[in-house]
Amino acid sequence: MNKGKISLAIIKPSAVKSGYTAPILAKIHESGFRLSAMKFIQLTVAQAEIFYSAHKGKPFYDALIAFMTSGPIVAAIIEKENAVEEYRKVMGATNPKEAAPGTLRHLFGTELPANAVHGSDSDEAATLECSFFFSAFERY
Ligand code: 3AN
Repeated sequence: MNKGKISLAIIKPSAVKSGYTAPILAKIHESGFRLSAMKFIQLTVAQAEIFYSAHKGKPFYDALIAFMTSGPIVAAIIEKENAVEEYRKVMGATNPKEAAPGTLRHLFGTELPANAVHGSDSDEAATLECSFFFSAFERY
């Protein structure tokens, strides 16, 4: 099966507040990704609920929505062959305490849900998530 070329990447509120936007973007660049769209945005609760609808009902859902709406995020579309899988390697494990040394979540995460970054988990999710944040006119 053909692997997709895009993933949505988000720098989460805690990492933006801590001033990690530039170091995280640098690491994404060093890992061979091309940036094709990017913006700062502060999600409303309604928007975050749409974005995380797959997690509705999970024990951490309310805390996740509160956290993701607590400040501005940086959303970006990043491109590389097999982007979803490649970016998940760069991010590391969901829990920063379990993320391998050198990964974004190890370097810049603290504890769940503040794991510094989001990445799409499938090509289908990447397509949906990139369209959620960016219109065709914002993608280069
Ligand atoms: P990933 O972001 O690695 O794809 P998901 O999709 O399972 O992981 O989780 C979505 C987000 O929900 C995570 N990025 C994290 O912020 C939060 N989260 C996941 N599991 C937990 C948990 N056990 N406790 C608190 N927050 C969590």
